Amino acid sequence: MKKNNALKVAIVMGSQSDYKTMKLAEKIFKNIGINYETKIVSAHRTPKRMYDFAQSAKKKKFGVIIAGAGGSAHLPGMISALTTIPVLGVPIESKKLKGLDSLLSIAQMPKGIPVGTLAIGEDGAINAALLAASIVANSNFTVRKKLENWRRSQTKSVKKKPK
Ligand code: RP5
Repeated sequence: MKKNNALKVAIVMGSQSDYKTMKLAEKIFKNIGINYETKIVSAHRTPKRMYDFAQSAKKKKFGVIIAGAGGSAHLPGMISALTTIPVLGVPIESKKLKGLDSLLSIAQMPKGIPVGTLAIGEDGAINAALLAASIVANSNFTVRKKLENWRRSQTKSVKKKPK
């Protein structure tokens, strides 16, 4: 992989409390060998940080942005409104509504500004990373091969008989 030209992935989240979920995306990127940066960026608590992050994302060579948020989860949609880089939203499992609020806030974007929405919680964080890897793999042969290996070892890990 040509490290300097390779597209990176940004992982952002609304709060420190989201990190226990979002760090599973980091684990996938370490495994597949994708460069990433992780930040806390809150749409409502740090709106200027969010604006600056989204405005500078293209210059920083981010090819995909993964945004995790919980509750009234407007972070992925707000970032998508500020950039044309694909945004993948991870609905964080909230305490009161088990993440249904997060899911609907992220998935129900009105037409014009898309957010690719994954499942609630840990499955969503893992799949967001795998989907980001697929997007990066379109223009990066090394990542494509590593992603294919990851899929192969997942297949191998499924036992034929239950114990
Ligand atoms: C959202 O509010 C965050 O994404 C988080 O999921 C939720 C709760 O945040 P904390 O009160 O735990 O900081 O902005």
